[in-house]
Amino acid sequence: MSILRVKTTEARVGVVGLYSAGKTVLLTSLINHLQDHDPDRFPLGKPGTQLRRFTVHEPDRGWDAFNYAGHRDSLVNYGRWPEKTKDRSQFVCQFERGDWRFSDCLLKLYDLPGERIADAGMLGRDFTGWSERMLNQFVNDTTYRTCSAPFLEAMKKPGVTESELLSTYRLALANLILNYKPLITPSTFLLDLKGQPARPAAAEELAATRHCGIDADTQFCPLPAGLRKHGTDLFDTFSSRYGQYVEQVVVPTIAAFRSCTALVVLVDVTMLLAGGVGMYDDNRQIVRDLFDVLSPGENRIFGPLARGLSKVFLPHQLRPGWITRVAFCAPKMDLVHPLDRDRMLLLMRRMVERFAADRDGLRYQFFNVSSVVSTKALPAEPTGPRVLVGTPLRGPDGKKIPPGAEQRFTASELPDDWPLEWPAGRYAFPEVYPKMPARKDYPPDQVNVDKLATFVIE
Ligand SMILES: Nc1nc2c(ncn2[C@@H]2O[C@H](COP(=O)(O)OP(=O)(O)OP(=O)(O)O)[C@@H](O)[C@H]2O)c(=O)[nH]1
Ligand SMILES: [Mg+2]
Repeated sequence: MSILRVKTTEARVGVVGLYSAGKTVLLTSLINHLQDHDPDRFPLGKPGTQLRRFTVHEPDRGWDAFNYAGHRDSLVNYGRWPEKTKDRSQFVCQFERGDWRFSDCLLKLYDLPGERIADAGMLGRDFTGWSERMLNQFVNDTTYRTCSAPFLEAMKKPGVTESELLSTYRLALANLILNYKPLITPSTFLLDLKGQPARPAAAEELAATRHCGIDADTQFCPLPAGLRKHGTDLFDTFSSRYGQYVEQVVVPTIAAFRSCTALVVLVDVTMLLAGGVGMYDDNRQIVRDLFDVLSPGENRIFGPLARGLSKVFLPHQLRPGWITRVAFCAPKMDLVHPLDRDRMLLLMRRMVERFAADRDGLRYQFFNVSSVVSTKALPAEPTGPRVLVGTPLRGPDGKKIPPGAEQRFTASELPDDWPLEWPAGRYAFPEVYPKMPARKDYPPDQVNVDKLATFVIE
């Protein structure tokens, strides 16, 4: 640190969003642009701001390091997107910014597997509270009711056994996955603690091979009021397994995000349009749950004054932290035609703005972002087809294919507002291979990641 820079400002930025939303790619592109900074390609803060003395630090105790080198290597040297995230991780770096005269920046970035955010509703609820909430959803929502019919039947059966309940609950979760419903909890059913994701298979096979709990011996499922009797084997066992799950899986992954200073909430509008109204509903519910448990906004006890003072007087590790900024971010903008990109922003805004607007003292903004621009758009008439050019990642049968030549493909036109109902598959935004510059030390083309970074690194 230069002698003028008498303090360090710590920014802790957590990135949340459903699986495959683009969290890891966003972080990889951001880190690349900070490390190999070029003010013309990545304007941060005041115009012309230079970054200096970028250094990487070890993550905090108890955290795995975000595998930046590995993710960038797969993009640059193998032309592949980074692997899906298996566990939570952290990236810590420090740098000086030309527009901060007296302080340098210690930046901590947090990544997690998207599956885990479906468990957010467990935080602050005991087993009874969680059971009530889940069953409410299972009974009142048509898709849930249909998917979980055998489970709802089993619950009513006199003398139902633990294994009947668990196997029918697993079948319900499997059906939900196959109906593009991302609210799968316990999330270990989708991604277990060894990092094994559920593979595409028939519902019965998924139900037979996956677990709803930490492992095969600690499974649990919601119980109806009639079965929630203290002192009974079933209730006491499930209650204790639930507690263990929350402590071991949910608290370390989700509650850790509470001490962030800023949150990036990815809302993949392309995935929600492609996945149908059920996916939209679940994602909205998950964002609501996250806001409930992470409670972003100015802390009522300390308030903005104490926060300002603590920034000046306390060493950075002792400063209280809470989320005061939320960046809502619609990723993969390059999969949407330029004619529709304002609509992408508007759709995200219509979906989630209310959660942020209800919070006192929270600053929030909306961004549509391309972390790694991988398509080009051909000109189109306002009502004509949206043609993009890129290297297709999947063949006509939906299976992954090796990278070949660039091709033209059509992406869906975006609606002005979310329809009242739409099936999976009505909208399509074909995936492409990443386009990385041949020069190895050159960060990828991005759009608005710089603006997002300016907002969250304060
Ligand atoms: N075209 C395009 N595709 C992107 C971009 N960012 C992400 N993707 C696509 O989205 C996929 C998922 O991105 P990830 O960053 O791995 O998603 P994630 O949110 O980390 O997902 P989990 O690790 O499963 O939670 C990638 O494999 C790409 O296919 C982008 O900027 N442009
Ligand atoms: Mg990831």
